Amino acid sequence: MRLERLRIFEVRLHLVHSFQTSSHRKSGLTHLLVAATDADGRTGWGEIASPADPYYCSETTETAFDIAIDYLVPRALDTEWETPAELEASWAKIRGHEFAKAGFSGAAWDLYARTTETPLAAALGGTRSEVVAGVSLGIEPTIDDLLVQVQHQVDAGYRRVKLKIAPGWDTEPVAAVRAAHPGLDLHVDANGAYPDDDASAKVFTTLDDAELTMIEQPYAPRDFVAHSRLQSRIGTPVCLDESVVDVHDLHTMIAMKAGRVLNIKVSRMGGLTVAREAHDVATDAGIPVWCGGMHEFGVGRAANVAISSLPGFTLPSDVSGSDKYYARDVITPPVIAHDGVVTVPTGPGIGHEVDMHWVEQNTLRGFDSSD
Ligand code: OSB
Ligand code: MG
Repeated sequence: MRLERLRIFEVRLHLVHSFQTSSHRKSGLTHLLVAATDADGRTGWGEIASPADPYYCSETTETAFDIAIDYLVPRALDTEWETPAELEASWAKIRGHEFAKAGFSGAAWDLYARTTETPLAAALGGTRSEVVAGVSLGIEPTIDDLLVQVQHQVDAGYRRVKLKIAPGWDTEPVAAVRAAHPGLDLHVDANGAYPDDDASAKVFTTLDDAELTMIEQPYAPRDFVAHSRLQSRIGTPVCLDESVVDVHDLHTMIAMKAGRVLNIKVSRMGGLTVAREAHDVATDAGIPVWCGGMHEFGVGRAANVAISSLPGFTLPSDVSGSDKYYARDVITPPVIAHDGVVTVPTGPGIGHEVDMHWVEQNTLRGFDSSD
């Protein structure tokens, strides 16, 4: 098949509760929705969930928009393809820009699954009918505020909670949450905020006693050596997120024993095809995986649910219900979690419809290859 038309919609959603990581606080997010339409007028949707600023990765909403229009759109329109992997091959020469690529990959996969009247999860090789979801909680002004947030999510039925940590906000809040919730599946995520020094090593040795499921991305993304050294010294599994943007990084992680768990983010790895390959490689190496999130709107969130249905995703994924972050999602119905579990949709493609009327009315900036 060949794409006839590509559209990009820049949409902003406000967060119901502002989110602070080791780098900054956000009260709303601007993502790019990609609509890929074929000759029969069928449309597949993908999401570019790049953060606005280059703190999580080097991409920004602006770079993603530019790369999409200057490089991805012309290649995607110019390529004859049957499988999403064949379309993705058209941009293989473009280095980096994984978030931008992931949006186009998602649109291709949704369209492909709709064309074959298959749910996206099944098209990817998923085997689960439901996915266990965890929630990710940002840094709060006080430990009491954090305890309120944790209680709120536990009451909502979530069984796994991840806490963002940063130097100065680590052992104390974790100890307080652990004391209040002794049996909770708890893990921490540092987003690479710790320097590789003795003070950091002391923090992670202390956290080793908190019975955490994992410590995610303690050190800088490129520093596989520091992660390997830490993993050899603590019993808690180290999980890599930012370090692994492609399958080569995953091979490095495995060869260097730089972690025992992998966070697969569809956005970070350039799309669903690479995410699935990473799942296969990790599973062969005995590394359990889970799906991380970038506060995706419904389009990206639904793709995350679909990939989480693959057999190697044995740990809870960051695919909480839309309502944890947004009062109103861009899809209908929104992604819903009941008792911390999301049912994998059985309809074609991502299994949700984009609310086109709302999206068009709320587009801050658009692009249409037909104009
Ligand atoms: O490291 O997992 C992360 C959000 C923005 C940047 C980095 C991360 C996150 C999250 C989001 O933790 C979790 C979610 O989407 O539910
Ligand atoms: Mg992370």
